[in-house]
Amino acid sequence: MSVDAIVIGAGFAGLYAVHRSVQEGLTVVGIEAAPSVGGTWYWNRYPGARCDVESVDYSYSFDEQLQTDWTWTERFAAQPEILAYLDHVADRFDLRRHYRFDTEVAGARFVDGRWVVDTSTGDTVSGRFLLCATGCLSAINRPDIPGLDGFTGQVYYTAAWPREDPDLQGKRIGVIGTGSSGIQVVPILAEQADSLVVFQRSPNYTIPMPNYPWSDEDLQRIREEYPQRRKKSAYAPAGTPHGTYHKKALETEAQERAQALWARWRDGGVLFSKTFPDQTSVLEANDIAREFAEDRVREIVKDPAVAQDLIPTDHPIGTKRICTDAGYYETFNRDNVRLVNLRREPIAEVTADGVRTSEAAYPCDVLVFATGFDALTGAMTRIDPVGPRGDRLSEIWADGPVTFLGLMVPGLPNLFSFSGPGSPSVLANMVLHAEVQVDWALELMVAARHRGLAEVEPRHDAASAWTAHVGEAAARTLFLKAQSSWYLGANIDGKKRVFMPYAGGFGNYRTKLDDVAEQGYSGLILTAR
Ligand code: N01
Repeated sequence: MSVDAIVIGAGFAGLYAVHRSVQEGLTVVGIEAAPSVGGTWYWNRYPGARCDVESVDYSYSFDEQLQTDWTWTERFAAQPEILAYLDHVADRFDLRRHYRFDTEVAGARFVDGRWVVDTSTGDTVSGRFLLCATGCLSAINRPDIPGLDGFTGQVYYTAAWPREDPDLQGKRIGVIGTGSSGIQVVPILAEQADSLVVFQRSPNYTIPMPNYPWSDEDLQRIREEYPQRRKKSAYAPAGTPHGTYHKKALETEAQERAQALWARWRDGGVLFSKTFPDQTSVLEANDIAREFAEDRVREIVKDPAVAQDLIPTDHPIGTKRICTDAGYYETFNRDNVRLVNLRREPIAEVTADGVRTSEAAYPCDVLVFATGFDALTGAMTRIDPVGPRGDRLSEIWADGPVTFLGLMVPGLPNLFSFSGPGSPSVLANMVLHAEVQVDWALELMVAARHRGLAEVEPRHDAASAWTAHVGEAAARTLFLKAQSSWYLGANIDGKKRVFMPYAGGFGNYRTKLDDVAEQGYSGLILTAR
């Protein structure tokens, strides 16, 4: 099969890329490993999965009527509702017919001006452009723990949770991993389990997420304010309409500071990590917010030793992805829940009937791995596209990802990678981010058609300059103080430690994309047919 555009993935970015391609009159085929659409929200269907960006912002803005017709029921949407939304979008815009589901990409190479993509079904598809909407948190990290194969109980991964929810009532459950996924699933499993052991290698900061159903008045107000809300988000630092407190922490009196922190704490969620404008760049300012959050943990958790174990000691607050929860800390006050600090007693092995650490054996019927992802680069390096001169992505990125604008890679013409390294990605509202990146790619593809261009590829110097800029932007923040973060690839053995997302702000990033397009795509080699 031969088309203009091949889109890998049917999540937010992939669906929109297919839709935009069709709108531009291009022939398109989508390839998706899952049996249906949804991407992240198809796979991560573990109990408690919920988005930490407000539903009315974490939704497409490209179609006014879609926005008007769809009604979000809660402030923070749960996974089933987001999946239902993406199903609705796929049906509404008739996108499914372009997809091959249950199909994995086995490899991709650029031959004679076209991307040739091999698939797990044995078919090959060729396209002028390859649009990789492969997700930034999709390549699952499955730790290789000795003995795991011999475990006789059930094993689940939060990132590949079964479609039929397993019955875990009355089971002895062990959860490994305490990032956003582990922190969301733990309170729910604790209610079902006979006993729950939480195996924690690194604690994370988590902020309660006060969720509530939108009332009719809320929805009416949101509808009226939508244009304004979207406008505010369009060039905002994180792609949402929310900002920081109007004064820096270090220029605010203690009492006023506490009031601002309480207000953010009660409002809940990720925004706490940006309460003050200087919080992510000045350690002293960060300390103020960090100490406030740590005091809350000590207030909630009754056993002071457990509280202490739950408080991170290795990074300023918000420099690893801050988590959001519904009753996580309270869970450790339950009689059936136990926290095991793997820094003190590392896992020695998984046995037939549980987990054995250096200190004790913990019998389990069920093990739940919430152990994260080979983030940002993993989905792409597992495909490992090969360019016309034999350049392989895994080699180009061996010392850290090199990109032009977090969208293109030197040596790989006509390839776009969405939501990946070198773009704000995980630091921004992913839906708006996907729209902006896909629009940019499609506009370039259309320009290529009009100008009779066969290939568009970033210059090496332009990609090096952008990659250096990504590093400089990170260096101006406190992010690099969190050396154990997946933002730096630290969770994956052997992965080069480089801060991967662009920390210069979504608005600045978008302005840069606009500028490059307006300047006739400076930084790209444009090869005529
Ligand atoms: O993954 P993680 P996640 N033995 O990498 C531990 C988004 N998200 O799926 O930190 C023992 O954060 C690991 O320990 P350590 C969000 O962007 C959003 O939870 O490496 N433990 C860590 O505790 C988020 O940041 C939402 O020491 C092992 C955990 O597993 C991102 O996805 C919800 C281990 C992995 O945490 C990823 O979150 C969910 C081992 N061998 C996810 N290997 C919302 O919107 C790893 N760990 C709310």
